[in-house]
Amino acid sequence: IKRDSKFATLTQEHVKYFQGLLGSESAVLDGVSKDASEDIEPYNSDWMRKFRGHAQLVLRPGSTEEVSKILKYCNENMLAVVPQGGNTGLVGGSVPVFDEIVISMQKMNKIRSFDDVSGILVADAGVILEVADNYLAEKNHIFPLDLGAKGSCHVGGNVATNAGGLRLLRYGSLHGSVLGIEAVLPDGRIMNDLVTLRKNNTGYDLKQLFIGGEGTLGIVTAISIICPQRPQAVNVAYFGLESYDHAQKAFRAAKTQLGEILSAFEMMDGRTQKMLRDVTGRKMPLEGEHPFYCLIETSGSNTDHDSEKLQNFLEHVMEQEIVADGVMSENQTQFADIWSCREGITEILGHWGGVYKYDLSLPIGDLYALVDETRERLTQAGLLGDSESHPVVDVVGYGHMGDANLHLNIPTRGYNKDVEKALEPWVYEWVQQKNGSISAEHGLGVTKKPYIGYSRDDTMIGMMKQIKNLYDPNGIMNPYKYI
Ligand code: FAD
Ligand code: 2HG
Ligand code: ZN
Repeated sequence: IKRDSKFATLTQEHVKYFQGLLGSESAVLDGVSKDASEDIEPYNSDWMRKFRGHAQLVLRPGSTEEVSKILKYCNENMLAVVPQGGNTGLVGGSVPVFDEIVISMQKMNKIRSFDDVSGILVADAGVILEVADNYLAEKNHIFPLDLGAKGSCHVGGNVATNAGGLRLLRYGSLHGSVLGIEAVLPDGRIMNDLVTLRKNNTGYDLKQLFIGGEGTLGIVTAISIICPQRPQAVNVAYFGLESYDHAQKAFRAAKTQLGEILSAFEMMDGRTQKMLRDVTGRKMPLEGEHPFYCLIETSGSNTDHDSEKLQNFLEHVMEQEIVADGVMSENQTQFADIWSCREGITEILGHWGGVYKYDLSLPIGDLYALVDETRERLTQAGLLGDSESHPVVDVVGYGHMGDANLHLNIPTRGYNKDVEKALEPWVYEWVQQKNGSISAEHGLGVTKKPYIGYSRDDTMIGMMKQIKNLYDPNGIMNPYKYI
């Protein structure tokens, strides 16, 4: 892709305007002026170090009014922008493609209000997810979303990507839990829909466009979200299983026997667990190796009741030989240790220099077949083999099995065109044939933009483009991405 010449290039005059508006401390500069000693580089490259932009200016507004003035000015001057939260996105959406101005939300980091009767939290977009959850923990509530990047990602970024995470099975999608949004449109108008109402059927639900909108329609400046009571009894178990079929049986049994206390059902193949062990040198919760593992979490309000249910479940799956081996957390340390066997995977997959990621929704029965077929395909193409001379390290699968969401990952020794050609569009065709989705929870960004047609038809893509053109006629919001 080429830089769109309709966009202006940054001038001293633009910079002066922004410095006047925000103060030089909130405008990180590169090249244009060196008085800000802060490094601009982290804003230009993504979490995977796969994408690198060339922004010369990063703006860090401290209020909704400032965001409004920035966007209005950018829109009038044809300056393209990219909103940035914690920069943990996995589809290259949060960094510039060329010289777009980065608008970082990190200074908008206040909790605005919390009502412990309704459980409704109102927070600035730049509040870090873990900070929000720790705040809620003190009030005996929980943020209805959790994911491995919680220490860095922003609640605004979570909403902008419609992140799914580890407990969607229990708490549902952000499309349901987010009750209100305050957002700034490209022309500077402030959409004030920061309501704290559970029910509100008064016209089109416009905020939904910003949930998963990936910063293409405007900037989310605050959210209101309904947060459940923090469960008092939480347990986690880690199982080794013989096959994917056994994992499906375990899921069926978990739903039947654990019922309303089931709060997560995650699957990890044996290869991911072996990698985790080899790369980190850590001790795994179970001795021996199994082709598959699953992690089951329960959350409830009564320890005795939950323990009894879990005990019955364990006996059942052992007796029926659904699981080969298992362990349950007995304290907070073990709880965290078991969760880290799942949450730590993403990080180690980058160990060899490159990684191809596919975040897919598939019919649950077909979920793992794609991993096997991909491994076979790459082996046959001579890209994967026993020796380290092959570019592909391995083909692994894990994910939110309870939501039929597979994370197919192909770690490689550096990025490689042949590997890419063998994978794309083949993976997307495979998913299309199963009526799956090529993006279950990570979004489109730059990575998936060319492939949206595998999951959406022309009519729907046309409607999306109409919406984009309506609210962002100049196309300044996060260009070159999404659709
Ligand atoms: P960024 O990465 O900064 O931005 C993401 C996108 O949103 C970009 O397009 C950006 O322009 C836009 N954006 C950001 N903030 C705003 C805003 N205020 N207004 C408008 N647009 C905005 N995702 C899942 O769904 N489930 C997981 O389990 C999960 N686990 C992860 C684990 C790890 C270790 C990592 C690194 C990532 C994981 N992710 C997961 C990816 C996930 O999308 C992000 O972690 C998170 O939701 C993005 O938030 P962020 O603040 O980092 O946004
Ligand atoms: C997870 O569930 C994240 O850990 C990341 O969504 C998945 O890296 C991946 O493919
Ligand atoms: Zn995930």
